[in-house]
Amino acid sequence: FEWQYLDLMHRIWTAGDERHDRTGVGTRSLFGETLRFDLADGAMPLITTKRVFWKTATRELLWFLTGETNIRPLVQQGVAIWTDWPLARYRRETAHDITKDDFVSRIIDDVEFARRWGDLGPVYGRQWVNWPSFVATGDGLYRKGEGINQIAKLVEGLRKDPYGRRHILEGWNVAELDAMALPPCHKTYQFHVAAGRLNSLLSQRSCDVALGLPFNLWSAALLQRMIAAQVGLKPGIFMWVGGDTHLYLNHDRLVEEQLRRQPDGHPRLTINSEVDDIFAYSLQDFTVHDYAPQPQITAPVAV
Ligand code: THF
Repeated sequence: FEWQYLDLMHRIWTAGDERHDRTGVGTRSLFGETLRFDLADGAMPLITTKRVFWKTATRELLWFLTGETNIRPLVQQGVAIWTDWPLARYRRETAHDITKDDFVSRIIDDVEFARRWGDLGPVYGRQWVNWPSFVATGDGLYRKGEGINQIAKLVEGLRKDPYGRRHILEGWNVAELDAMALPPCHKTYQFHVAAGRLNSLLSQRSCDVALGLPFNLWSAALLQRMIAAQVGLKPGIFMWVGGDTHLYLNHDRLVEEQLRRQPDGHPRLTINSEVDDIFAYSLQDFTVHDYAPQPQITAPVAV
């Protein structure tokens, strides 16, 4: 599997279309790429040619499942991957030249500050478990209904109608895109049951192959494993489809170093089988075996 990732990286770097992007950094990009991975026997798409912080990615996924959109619970756990967007907004709107460390300290120490500056808007967590709904009142008006828990519905739907073709988790809430710090990148998940196995297809509109994709692959496969466990199925194929699939030009050192390396080993994941609620998982319920990655390669994230 990992050769697919490295091959994708290589093809983007050597043949990608070079363009200016929203962040101003510049990328090379290919459109419409796919990756395919079989999750049988505990296998996970966890990259070994650099260290991937799977616990960080897992904390992020569990944070999505709580419905939270404020970075405070993440930074309290030492997770910094979403801090740059609120930080940039704070600097822009207040013209204060605060350091990242000071910003993080204030988010942790000051609830009011966190409430004012730590929220990303109605991003994944909100849409996944509390998609706002509106109910027709019959006189041409709508009143606000209860939020829709897509995750709970997904699990219920897979239990009741495994062969359904509507097992969808959607992040792309068109009406709320403007209120989000970033519109969802991993935007649509579809699940499918065949031969006692749960397959999934993730459609990602935009993909930072060097920094984001290793996280995205891990998280999507983990979500698939958690759902499979909850509905009594074995995990099957995980398929990934990328729209604008790119490498940032300032990730050159990472790309060149990683392409010199060779995948090594087959990491596996075991999940505590006693958890009987998709919302009740915690980090301790996940154990990774046989993961001996090569050293981390750092690179700056484009904001
Ligand atoms: N924006 C961009 N430009 N790239 C992304 O990958 C990305 N995301 C999320 C939202 N916007 C994005 C944020 N997720 C890292 C990893 C995931 C992120 C953001 C940043 C990162 O810097 N990883 C480093 C350090 C990890 C750590 O701090 O522990 C790494 O080496 O992996 C993709 O969904």
